[in-house]
Amino acid sequence: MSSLCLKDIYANELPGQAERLKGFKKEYGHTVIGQITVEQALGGMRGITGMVWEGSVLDPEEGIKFRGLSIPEIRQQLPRTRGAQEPQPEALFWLLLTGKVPTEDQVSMLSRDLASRAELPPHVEQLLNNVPRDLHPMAQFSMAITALESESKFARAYLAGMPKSEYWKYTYEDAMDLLGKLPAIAGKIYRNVFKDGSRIPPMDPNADYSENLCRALGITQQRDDFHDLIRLYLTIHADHEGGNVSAHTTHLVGSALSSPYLAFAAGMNGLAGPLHGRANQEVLEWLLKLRDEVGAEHMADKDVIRAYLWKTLNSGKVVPGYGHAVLRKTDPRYTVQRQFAQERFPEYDMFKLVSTIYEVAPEVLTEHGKTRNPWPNVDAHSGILLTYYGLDQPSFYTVLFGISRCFGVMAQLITDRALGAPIERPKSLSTDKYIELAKRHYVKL
Ligand code: HAX
Repeated sequence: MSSLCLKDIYANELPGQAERLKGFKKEYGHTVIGQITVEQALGGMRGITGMVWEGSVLDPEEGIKFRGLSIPEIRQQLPRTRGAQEPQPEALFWLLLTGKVPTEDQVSMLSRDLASRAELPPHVEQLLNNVPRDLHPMAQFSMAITALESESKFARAYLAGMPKSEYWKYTYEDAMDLLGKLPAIAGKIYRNVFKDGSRIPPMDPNADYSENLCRALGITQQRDDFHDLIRLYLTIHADHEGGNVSAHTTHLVGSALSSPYLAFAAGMNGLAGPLHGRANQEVLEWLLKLRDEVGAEHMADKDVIRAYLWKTLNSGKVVPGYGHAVLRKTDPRYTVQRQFAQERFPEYDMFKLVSTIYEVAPEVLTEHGKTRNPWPNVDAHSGILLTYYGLDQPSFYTVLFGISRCFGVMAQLITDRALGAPIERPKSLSTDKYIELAKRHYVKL
């Protein structure tokens, strides 16, 4: 067994990676790999290939692959430690950063390392104790992460004049500290906003990351199953290539050499948007409203659900949890959550409701004729799984998504700094200039 920690293993592999990138740039730097239409430039840069993201690639039909492994493969191949039945986000982090599946011992070492970094500085606790209780949990989450800037080893070393070759090492330390502290931040917010504000018990060095997060939240219902749900949840939400709002924002802000804390807080402000991470909150609220309006006894009636979907669409709203900028099939992250529920609580009425919507919504959205993808995404399912175990406060859901996303974006930020990624600076034009350019290149079809 190798006793090298993740940082040492990464350091050993770095020269090879840097050499490969240098050689690739030298030989292929001038090669044309695509072209851009006016529609893409005006349409949120959809489908424009121009970012580097090592950890995962999203295929429109097959869904996410983490270093080439699909979600079912991740579920099979990542080792389980400390009683886990589902893959662990710290194991995925190892895979994202190194491209290799870790051993059980390596994952245990990482879990212990993260647990040892959990303590919050007093000013962050005070900040969270002083904000209004009704401030959205994501705003609190983002503020607490920003306030952790005081702990940034990267910012301190930068000020002291560290050479570029050292950037990644301090980024790694900040990333690990940040990941280690997120369960305590989440627990503090959850207890303050929804419970009695009680203190968080210390992290257990023998528990894994997800179990420690559950302890921090203080949710003890059906413990082992809930720990496994959180393991699965944190693993599947971690990374979805680089162009989504939270990943892209973290990467962009990080490219200016802001500390990992500031870069991640920026990403979390993007995750908080209803078209992105907050969709998980919107879905559960929408489901609860549906139940109230149609009555629990009609929730299995497809005609009733169909009518409710049309009511949502006709009022000019989106159906939350459906559609995707890249995916064109059911999100495998949805499918795996569905399997989790089918295996454990197939008779739960809210699970049955989500299943009925799955049978009806794609057809309604197709008939509606706007969305390019009428299939469910990850957010269509997650809320009812959490609710089943007693985590039934939808405004907290995006915080959990945020913790998970940290694993993906930090793996990339370390890589960016290790390989000397440049400051990001795409070119923009005014509409007038686009019109001018388009007229010059116009070809009648
Ligand atoms: N319900 C109704 N209309 C929808 C829709 C839905 N679920 N999904 C897309 N559309 C509409 C769009 O609003 C757009 O309408 P306009 O032309 O009037 O602007 C049209 O269909 C074309 O959109 P698209 O090309 O299919 O999708 P986009 O890439 O523009 O947007 C979104 C992708 C995910 C933002 C979109 O599908 C949506 O709003 N879905 C509902 C919200 C949601 O579930 N978000 C979470 C996505 C996953 C994620 O990031 N999680 O964090």
